[in-house]
Amino acid sequence: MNDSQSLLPPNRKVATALAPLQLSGEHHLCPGCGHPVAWRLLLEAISELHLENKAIGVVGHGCYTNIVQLADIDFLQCLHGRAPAVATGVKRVHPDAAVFTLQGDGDVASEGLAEILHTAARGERITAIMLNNGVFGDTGGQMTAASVVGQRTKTSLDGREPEAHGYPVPVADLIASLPGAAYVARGAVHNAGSIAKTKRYVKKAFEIAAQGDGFTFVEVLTMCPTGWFLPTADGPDYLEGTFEKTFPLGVLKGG
Ligand SMILES: Cc1ncc(C[n+]2csc(CCOP(=O)(O)OP(=O)(O)O)c2C)c(N)n1
Ligand code: SF4
Ligand SMILES: [Mg+2]
Repeated sequence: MNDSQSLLPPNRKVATALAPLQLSGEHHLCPGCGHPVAWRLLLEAISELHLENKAIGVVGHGCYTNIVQLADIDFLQCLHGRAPAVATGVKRVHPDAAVFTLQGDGDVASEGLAEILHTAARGERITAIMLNNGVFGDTGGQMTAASVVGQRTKTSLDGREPEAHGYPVPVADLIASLPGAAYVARGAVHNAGSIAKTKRYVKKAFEIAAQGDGFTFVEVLTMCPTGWFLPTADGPDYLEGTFEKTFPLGVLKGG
């Protein structure tokens, strides 16, 4: 029995149990938000790989950043979009650490595209994770470079139109094209099968980075029913019917 299981009172549902390395189940994210599911699989992956004493996370700014208060892992928070650059420094100073970044699509695709592409091109042996919900969730649901065509956001109320707003940037595909990238995958958290696969992708990314083979990247499609103007329960279907069409799931490189 591990620590999280021992915290369970009798007859409590498994879904309410804390993940390994999770200090609290309290957070301010909206009902139906996909980020906490991604946090959970990340913490499970780190625990199953026994990296809890080697993991150092670097985060930017967004709804996902709340993980730093809930997880028993060392984190640094840095300027919006700059996590891959900061993680580069951390990894070079601590070459044996399992250095990872956790960023949103606004952080990566809109504000920090140069940082992640250069970090991948340099082949830095870190694991970068992007939680892609297609909006700047934390600031109210504005369009990002990863919003999909037709998506309603606070700044594209009639839906994203290519003529006015351009097309979404497929960050994972760009990274996969770079020789410095050793492993690239795209998962999602809208159903049990996708969650299980995404955890495998994250574990693989940590393993390949530890082998020293190069930069590793996992994009995770997550639900933001608030930013998508949807009832909470409709998030998973919208992700599958809309996001997954633009950003197909699977391993793009390596593994
Ligand atoms: C340089 C800078 N620009 C803008 C902001 C405002 N800001 C804080 S969080 C955020 C949204 C982040 O969106 P995303 O990375 O997609 O994460 P999400 O909230 O969707 O999880 C923005 C724009 C900031 N903190 N710093
Ligand atoms: S605004 Fe979106 S990303 Fe932020 S907590 Fe709410 S559902 Fe999650
Ligand atoms: Mg976002």
